Amino acid sequence: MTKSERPQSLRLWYRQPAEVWEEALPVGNGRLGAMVFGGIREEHLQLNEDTLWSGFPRDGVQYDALRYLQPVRKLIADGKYKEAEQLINANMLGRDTEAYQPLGDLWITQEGLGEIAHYERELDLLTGTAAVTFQSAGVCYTREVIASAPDGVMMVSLTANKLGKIHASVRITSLHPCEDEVGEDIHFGDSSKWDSDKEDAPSEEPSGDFITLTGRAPSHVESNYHGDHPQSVVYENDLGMAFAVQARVIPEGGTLTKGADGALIISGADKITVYLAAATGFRGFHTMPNSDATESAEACQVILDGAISLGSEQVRQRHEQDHRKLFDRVVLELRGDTLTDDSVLPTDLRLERYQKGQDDPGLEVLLFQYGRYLLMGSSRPGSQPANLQGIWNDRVQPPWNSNYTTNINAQMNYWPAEVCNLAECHEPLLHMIGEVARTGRRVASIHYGAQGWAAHHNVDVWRYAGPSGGHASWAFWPLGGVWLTAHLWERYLFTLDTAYLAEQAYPLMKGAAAFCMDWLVEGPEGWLVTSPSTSPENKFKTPDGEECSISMGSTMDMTLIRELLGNCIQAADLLELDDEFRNRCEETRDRLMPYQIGRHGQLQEWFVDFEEAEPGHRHVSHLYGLYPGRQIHIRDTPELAEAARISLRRRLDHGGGHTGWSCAWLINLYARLEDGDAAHRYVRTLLSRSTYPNLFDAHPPFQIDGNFGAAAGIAEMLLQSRPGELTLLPALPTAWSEGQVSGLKGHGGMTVGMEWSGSRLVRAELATSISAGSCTIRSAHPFSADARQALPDPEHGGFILSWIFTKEQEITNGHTIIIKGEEQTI
Ligand code: FUC
Repeated sequence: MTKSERPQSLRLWYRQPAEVWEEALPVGNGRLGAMVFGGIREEHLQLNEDTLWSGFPRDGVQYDALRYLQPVRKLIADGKYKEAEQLINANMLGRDTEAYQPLGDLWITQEGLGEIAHYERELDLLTGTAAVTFQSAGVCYTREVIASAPDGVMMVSLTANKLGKIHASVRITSLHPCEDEVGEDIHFGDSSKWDSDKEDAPSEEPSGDFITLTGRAPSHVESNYHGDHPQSVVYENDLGMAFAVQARVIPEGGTLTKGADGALIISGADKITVYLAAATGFRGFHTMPNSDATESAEACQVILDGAISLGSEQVRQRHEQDHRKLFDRVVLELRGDTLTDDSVLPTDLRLERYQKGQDDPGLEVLLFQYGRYLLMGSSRPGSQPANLQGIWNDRVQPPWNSNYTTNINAQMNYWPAEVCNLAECHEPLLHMIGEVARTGRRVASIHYGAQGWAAHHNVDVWRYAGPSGGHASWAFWPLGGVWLTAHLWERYLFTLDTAYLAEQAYPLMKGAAAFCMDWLVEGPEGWLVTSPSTSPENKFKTPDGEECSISMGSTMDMTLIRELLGNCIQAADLLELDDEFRNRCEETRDRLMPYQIGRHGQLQEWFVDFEEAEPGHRHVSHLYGLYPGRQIHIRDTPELAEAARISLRRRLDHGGGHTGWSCAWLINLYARLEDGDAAHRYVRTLLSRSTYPNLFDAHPPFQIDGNFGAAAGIAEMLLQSRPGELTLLPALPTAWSEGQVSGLKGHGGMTVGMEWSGSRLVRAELATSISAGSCTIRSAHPFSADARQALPDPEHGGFILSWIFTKEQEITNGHTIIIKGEEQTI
């Protein structure tokens, strides 16, 4: 059986090399990433390192902003929203974040090839290996690329099935200029103009069997969406982050020489292994980066010494072991009524066929597992969190600076982390919250005269927390930090780890809550509201018909604050501390402006039922309480759930959900409404309309959040948790009538496996790591467990069973419960 005939394989594969970046295949170890193009005569790995950003820590706080806060609040209270917005635009905004940078490019030119046959390239999600195979003049050539987390290196292995047949040259380039003594003091660049042939291209100093490239990132990249800034990329001497990339080439057999152009040339080898390491001058978010690359080059050497001493086979094995430890935790199989072996078609053709309407549950599984793969590749303990592009970026001026956009995108990246059993991969985000809380403390105090900490909608590696520049509709949103804290609480719910809650989560949640309590003002009918307030990026029409973003008490703001205060109350109760603060949270929460239902029956987005300026807007922030939040629930708050459904319908009727991430959010929202077919419709839409040939999500352009949102959504269709309750197969679509899953995680340390057939649960196994507790298990169809029948839920429909587990049982039986689907209703 050839590789392409393996059934159910979890691989992306193609019959031709990538022509453009969105066809190349990503590998990553959380820190170091590459897009592998799989060229025949020239292999190209576009490289990234996750700390390489433009800029340096700068004081971005606007000392003048506070002067305008009261006047703006007065205008809003008087209904002069447009004037308030103008005042904010002119006086209360800040600057844009810096930009995530490409690192360099590794080129491997293979000489001496004749006519090519049987070309194939693939990304095997199971082993985390990108590979290229082809035949030429009777020789089979293979290239394999891995990014190893345990050994911190990228490794490219070139092999052939006949000895002495590999002739290749290896070089590294970068879009960034080098520090050259002869150059001018300041270089101004433009992403489109830098290339390696320019006279101040990076220095390449091959020596023996290695190439070291050193360079420096821009000291500043100006957002230049309009293309009108004459010097949008700035390189300054002694400023900007240094970096080094080192490749060591180890041939077996053949000869190794230095080429005139700084390349290493290998002739007649049996095998070549290229080990690659990278390091930067990043020294933490609040410290000037090192702009001298010496230390970075030394760091590369240390990493490479370690890997090379192990040898290529050990490095590969250690990589695979580490990769599978995480990846294998969740197994998913989805089948419809008809069984098709779809893996015989290359991924791009399979996607095209799907786009034409063919069912392919296997492709949907691939999308799900690819989301998990990408999170593992772009976010590991100790790395930076996954940014708008994970870690994969080839542009000096990437879209939206490839930053952390905290009004949906950064959070969406982490929606799958816990449920998809990759809790470790959540850690970089949780860690970042602690850093943003530090910069955000000054922002809260200086911009708003408030205690605690606040972050707005854009964050970078320097943990910029102030408002960005531009327009209030996106820039003025000081609740980015509040949303981030939801991840801290979610982590607690999944683990019930009180030490983590006490030491890491609660202090940060408390700081964000302190800000909220200072930020709230009294609004209509004595309710507490935020003012000024936006509903991220959206606009309404004022009574005068003008488009405006600023008012008070947007539903998004109120929902986030209600949730955070509720979480703080629970945390303080659990930890038995902070009585006074806890009571203040409760009093404040009880006075928050409640949800309102508008004239269409929709969940209102603003405090007044304003006419929407763009009824099909991509953000659905007012539905946060349905997903990812849990304030709106079809059984607990059916009226609000219905209003949310109407809001969704209205958005969609007006063309909403049109960006990749927006579509991915729909999957999750419909899953929470337990409407499996609607959720599946948006899995289909995402794959059909917003997915590149390499299965990267298209905003467009590429933005990784849709990949992660889709993985989370697929999980949410199969399993839903809320404190004390797990729902099995809550939103199973008709298209997935048969299937099984194992390793999904639920609240309370639960691990869940399920099998279903004919759209009904056949068997489930739940295990918990918690010593003692209880959990209500819910399913749409009858089931039994431990000789007990689940009871019909007369109020809400479906069947429920209460599972109580005690410390004693843990010792005797362990905490596992086996559930059997029953044919008959009781
Ligand atoms: C938000 C979205 C945009 C884009 C950007 C990175 O501002 O509204 O669609 O995803 O983030």
